[in-house]
Amino acid sequence: MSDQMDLTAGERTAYRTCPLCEATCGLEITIKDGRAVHVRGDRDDVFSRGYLCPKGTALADLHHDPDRLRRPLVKKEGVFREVSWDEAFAAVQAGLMPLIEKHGKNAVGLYLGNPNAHTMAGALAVRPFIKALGSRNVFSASTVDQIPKHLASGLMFGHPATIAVPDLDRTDYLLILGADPMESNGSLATAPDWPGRLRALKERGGRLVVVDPRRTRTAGLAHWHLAIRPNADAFLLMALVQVLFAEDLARPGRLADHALGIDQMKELSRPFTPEAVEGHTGIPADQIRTLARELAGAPSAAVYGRMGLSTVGYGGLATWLVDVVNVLTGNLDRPGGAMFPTPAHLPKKQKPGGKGWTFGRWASRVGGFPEILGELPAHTLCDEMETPGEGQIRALITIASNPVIGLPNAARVDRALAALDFMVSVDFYVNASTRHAHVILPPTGPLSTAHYDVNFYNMSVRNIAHYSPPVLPMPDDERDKWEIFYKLALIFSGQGSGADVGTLDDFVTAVLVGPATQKPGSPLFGKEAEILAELKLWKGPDRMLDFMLRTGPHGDGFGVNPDGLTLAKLREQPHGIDLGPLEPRIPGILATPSGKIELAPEPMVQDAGRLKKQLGEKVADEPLLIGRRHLRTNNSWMPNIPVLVKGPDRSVLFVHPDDAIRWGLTEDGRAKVVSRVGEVTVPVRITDEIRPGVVSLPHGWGHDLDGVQMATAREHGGVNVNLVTDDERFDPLSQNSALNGVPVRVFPAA
Ligand SMILES: Nc1nc2c(c(=O)[nH]1)N[C@H]1C(S)=C(S)[C@@H](COP(=O)(O)OP(=O)(O)OC[C@H]3O[C@@H](n4cnc5c(=O)[nH]c(N)nc54)[C@H](O)[C@@H]3O)O[C@H]1N2
Ligand SMILES: Nc1nc2c(c(=O)[nH]1)N[C@H]1C(S)=C(S)[C@@H](COP(=O)(O)OP(=O)(O)OC[C@H]3O[C@@H](n4cnc5c(=O)[nH]c(N)nc54)[C@H](O)[C@@H]3O)O[C@H]1N2
Ligand code: SF4
Ligand SMILES: [Mo]
Repeated sequence: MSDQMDLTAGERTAYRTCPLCEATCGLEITIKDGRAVHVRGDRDDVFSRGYLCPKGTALADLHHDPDRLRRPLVKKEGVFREVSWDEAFAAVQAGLMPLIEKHGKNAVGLYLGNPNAHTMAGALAVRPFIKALGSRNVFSASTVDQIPKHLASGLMFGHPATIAVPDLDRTDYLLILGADPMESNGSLATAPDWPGRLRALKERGGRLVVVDPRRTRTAGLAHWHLAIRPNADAFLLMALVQVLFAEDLARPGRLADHALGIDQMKELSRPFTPEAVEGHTGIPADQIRTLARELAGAPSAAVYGRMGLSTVGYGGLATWLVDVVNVLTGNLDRPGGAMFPTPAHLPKKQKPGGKGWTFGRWASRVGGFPEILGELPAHTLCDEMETPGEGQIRALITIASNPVIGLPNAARVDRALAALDFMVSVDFYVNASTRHAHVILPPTGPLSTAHYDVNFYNMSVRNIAHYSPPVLPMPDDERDKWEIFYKLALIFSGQGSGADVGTLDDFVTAVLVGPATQKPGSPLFGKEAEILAELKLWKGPDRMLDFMLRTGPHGDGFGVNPDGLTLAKLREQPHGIDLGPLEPRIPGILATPSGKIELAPEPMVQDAGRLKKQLGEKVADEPLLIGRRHLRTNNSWMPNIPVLVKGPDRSVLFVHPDDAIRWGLTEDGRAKVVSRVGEVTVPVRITDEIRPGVVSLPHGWGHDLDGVQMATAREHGGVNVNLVTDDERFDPLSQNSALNGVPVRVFPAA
């Protein structure tokens, strides 16, 4: 840390990237007497240039939050007590190993939450633990979020992490569907300062079009807002494809040589004329035609879709069609279009072709739902916990997650967690979910751990590398997340809670390095011992990252390219390194067996049959519930920070004025929202920013439950929207939960 210390006047300044969302802003943090006293945007950060949102400044409040757990908790007679780490790990072993011995490995389930993906340990050090656990009952927030994108990318490009992102800073035309980056700061498209970047797009003469049932702040910035009916984007995108072919506007350009299935798309889209989809989308046919023509005519254009596309009943189709349109307009993999990043820590694939990617290698026990990325869909987690028989989940480990607030049919999740034989949570709050745990293992606070955005630099609109060492030293009696994961790995591999984490770290490193040094012809050939010795400088995820950076496209190759990148060199750049704009990667990046883009993968073609069937059906006119995000939230877990919850209540229902009259609702009144699974009563806000027939309620609220130990969050409890979202509503193609477009009934509440 000495490279960042400024000891003048007893204060020092430290720099780090904010880990809270995908935007990766650089923070400048003032440290006084061991406390972070001030946070501002780092003006010298190569990517964010001083931008930050209110959550960035709250990172210090989070670190110093008195409710944030510092020591492990074990529940005795229903009450949590602080214990030593040895005692806590022994309790995990005593609670889980007998269940595994008696009922087998699948008896312990795992649920990984969103912040896990935002930590180095979560990205790099969780594997050994999952492997040792050996359970098929692995679930994550991916199936209430972005699994459709992995599915589409895996099938089209051959790898589920080969994700095309809009070339935000160079595009002439940006079509955003179902994303609200003015509030979310962007997702699956890492870019700090979306507000500034969108304004820059307009200033350079570019056009911004937003498709969203609500006139969000992002839509408010757009030249054109199309207020679509929920879950109708697959119809709209199919119609765009239809128009591109019908009007001879499909111009894949050089991609024609690298794509299979172009003619098949022409056939598939044929019935989806703008007129045929008009009723489903609520968008007039002539506007759909105009949109297709604009996209085809723009010098460069990028189509980008997010939550509103993926968390609906046609999430898989809609997400896939985004890149189909990018290909057909010739915009995939060209500057200003949708491009693939080249992160510094991943090898740069040079030749097209590979093994491809599959899913459905096994199925869930109760519902027979397919595995995707080694995970089962979250919509069936309760089925697996509640249904007796061999393979039933009797104990659950949650990591950085709050399923009682984040998953559909939350009341059922709450009951199922309460009924478990044992529950272990790796988390630093006693929240709505972890209150059911028998053991809570809190990782050290966010300022005491190192950071590098392993996942997000692979979805970044520029190629960036930024490593942040811990800002504050980790107290001796705290544990970094990777140490917790490795301890759990040791327990589940039978070595016991007393075994040494360092030995496992060496083993994991050897497994990583070994194969790379055994390929004849590789510059690393025969250098295993030498490389392992050099890596001894670091521990845990740092060590893996050093190896990845050094063998990556800019790396020093352990001496092959002496001026190249190493972790030691990256650490010397507290504001990060800018490795330039995105560059074309096709064909080298394609890993499908054909070595081509598979424009019309079989599972998509099949599911398009479902869409076609609905094309001829009548459009139901029941109210549909959608979600919403706010700049000052982060899913369920930042409402304990006073500056983030001050101001008017945000857990309120948005209702269109016409609907308010129809349903008898008033501005200061309350509404009862009822669905198949439950009901909530919420304050009403009447606003014409929402489409008629659609109501919106944000997620992440509902903290006022017995046992929750988050004082501020309890005061600002709010209503848990997932008490009405339905676990039986999901996309059968991608298995993603349909959190948006939930049919509800709305009544005035007494
Ligand atoms: N402030 C803040 N930032 C966050 C988060 C947060 O909770 N708060 N969460 C983070 C996470 S985990 C994620 S995944 C990202 C999500 O990032 P985004 O996807 O950008 O965020 P959302 O606000 O969910 O945007 C979804 C939009 O889709 C619209 N929508 C709903 N249904 C439909 C539909 O059927 N069709 C169309 N076209 N639109 C629809 C909604 O009105 C909403 O505006 O945000 C991340 N950033
Ligand atoms: N209705 C509806 N439901 C939704 C959504 C929606 O739009 N609408 N969005 C969905 C989406 S996109 C997502 S990603 C999920 C998010 O839902 P979850 O994945 O459950 O995540 P959070 O609610 O953010 O809860 C995160 C937990 O992680 C803990 N935590 C934070 N940092 C760390 C860390 O470094 N280590 C550990 N071990 N713990 C940490 C926090 O204390 C908190 O308890 O919600 C989903 N649910
Ligand atoms: S935009 Fe995201 S990364 Fe940037 S300060 Fe806010 S929460 Fe942190
Ligand atoms: Mo998410």
